[in-house]
Amino acid sequence: MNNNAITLKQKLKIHSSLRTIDWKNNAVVMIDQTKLPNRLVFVKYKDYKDVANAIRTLVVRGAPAIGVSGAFGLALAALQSKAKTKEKLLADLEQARRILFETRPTAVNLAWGLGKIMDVAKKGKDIWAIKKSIIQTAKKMAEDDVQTNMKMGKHGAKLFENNDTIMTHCNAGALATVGYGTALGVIRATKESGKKIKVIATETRPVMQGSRLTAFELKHDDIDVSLIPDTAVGYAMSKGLVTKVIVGADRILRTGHVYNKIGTYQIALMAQQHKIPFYVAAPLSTFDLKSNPEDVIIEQRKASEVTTVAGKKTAPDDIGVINPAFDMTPPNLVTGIITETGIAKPPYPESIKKLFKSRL
Ligand code: RUB
Repeated sequence: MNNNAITLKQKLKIHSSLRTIDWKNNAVVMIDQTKLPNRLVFVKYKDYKDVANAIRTLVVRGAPAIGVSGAFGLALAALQSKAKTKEKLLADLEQARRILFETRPTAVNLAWGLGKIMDVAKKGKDIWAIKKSIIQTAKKMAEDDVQTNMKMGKHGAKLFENNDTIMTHCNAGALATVGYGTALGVIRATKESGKKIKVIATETRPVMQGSRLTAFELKHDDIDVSLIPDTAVGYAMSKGLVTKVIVGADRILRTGHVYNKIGTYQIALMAQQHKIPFYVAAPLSTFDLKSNPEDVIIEQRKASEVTTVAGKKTAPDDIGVINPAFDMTPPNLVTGIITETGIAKPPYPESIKKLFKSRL
């Protein structure tokens, strides 16, 4: 996989034109997020199985980013296929879809991205038309993602005031999307609207998306960011250091149940205790209007993420480990959900329905 890694030796800077994921010369190019913040490395894939592996190993992560990665993975699968008939091409694509889908179970955007491409493929009249329309659709999905985030930013910025200190968890930034970000997109838009704001980022153990990615992104955007250990959330809130919270989401149900990075639930509970508004920013592609809470699979990750720090053992051998990647925050703890079509407020079953209607 790393044979085709291109290391940029220039200054470590995420320029606004830089994309987390891109399609170039019939290949997928991604930032390898496992190398940040120390090195900015791009990886290039021509095989959809490498894209599946990149999603599984968090080279690319964040709900919208893996949705678009899945779509580009299918575009590669279409190019790789030697099928001579439409039926055989669809069978090859279905096999690739399954392999890509099985990489991570919680973020619904992956199923959304794959489903959209499969629909386009089924409508194509011959193999050439199918291959062309798959690539076009995947590229459009990447383009739309950035536009969607900017719209979300505009809506969300209205909820934040001058001198707010905003707590965020995990990374819901440009790196979790194709560009601009969801929760960090709202933070960027608030700053762009002229308001002075500060951010408190949790480090987000065990994979450190907060310290490695969020702090990195915000620093490079000249946004005032302070990093705290996950265990200091209660301290920061009880000392009056936080005025609002905003996080992203991997899946939101029609009832307003929010699935996001492990630790989100306890932040929301603590925010309620301290009467701090708790907002979620996510595109409509993150909503799952069909499932109930008992249907959602929470991804369990490997024990070594918890028993080691930077490759060094920090726990005894042969102990039990519980390492869920996500948790569920119930709707009664959520002040508002910011999307590209507007902001949903409780009661969520009605307001979420309205958001989807307003899209039509
Ligand atoms: C990512 C995570 C992020 C959401 C944000 O987890 O939980 O908060 O994906 O998504 P992981 P969005 O790093 O394990 O993929 O950008 O839609 O807000």
